[in-house]
Amino acid sequence: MKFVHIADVHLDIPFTTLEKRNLAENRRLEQRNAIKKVIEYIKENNIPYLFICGDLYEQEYIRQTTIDYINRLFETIPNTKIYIVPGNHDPYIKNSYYVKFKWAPNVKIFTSKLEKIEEENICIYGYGFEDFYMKKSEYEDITIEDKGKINILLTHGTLDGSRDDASLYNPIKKSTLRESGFDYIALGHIHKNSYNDEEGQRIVYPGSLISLGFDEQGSHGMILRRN
Ligand SMILES: [Mn+2]
Repeated sequence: MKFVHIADVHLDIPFTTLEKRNLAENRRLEQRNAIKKVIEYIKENNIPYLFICGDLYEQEYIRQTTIDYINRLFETIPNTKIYIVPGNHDPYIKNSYYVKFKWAPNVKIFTSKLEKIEEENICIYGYGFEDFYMKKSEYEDITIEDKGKINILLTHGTLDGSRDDASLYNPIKKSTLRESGFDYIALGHIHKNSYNDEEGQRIVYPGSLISLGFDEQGSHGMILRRN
């Protein structure tokens, strides 16, 4: 099965360091361009699923024009199912675009209530932020019903966090995930990409789609699964 997994796009982030040199707006256009390239790849290669694992935009700064822009992109891939889990920068709150905007019909937005979507050969479980913090979630109680299918979990959170604030951002334990039986855990939140593969279970942070600061060196982009 094929899918594309991205996270932490942070559309319309202020880029305060660049603002002093009048370069912030350029970089915001590069953010738009990066997501456009992802959508074009999906369209050219008929990828059936796109997973966006939180922090798609900045709740405080996002502009209506940017939402219109990405929704128009989503409309260009009507055969691709787009699953979005809200993160701590784009929580599912009352005045958010997730709640008040009419998204393209191929877009599904998860809430903090764990939900399962059954497809032909895969099951997709997802939950996200409903506030700027999430100390607890239901992920420990998930039981996979159909092990014959590919089971995927989408969320935004902190895997085995060690920093003091880790417990505020949906703390998740690798050991609990291992018992859960998911095949692929699609995460967002950590801006550096990382890939963990143990006994066939993959836990993946794609990292931020493009670098969002001088502290985000190294490679950035999307994750593609082809088989
Ligand atoms: Mn983020």
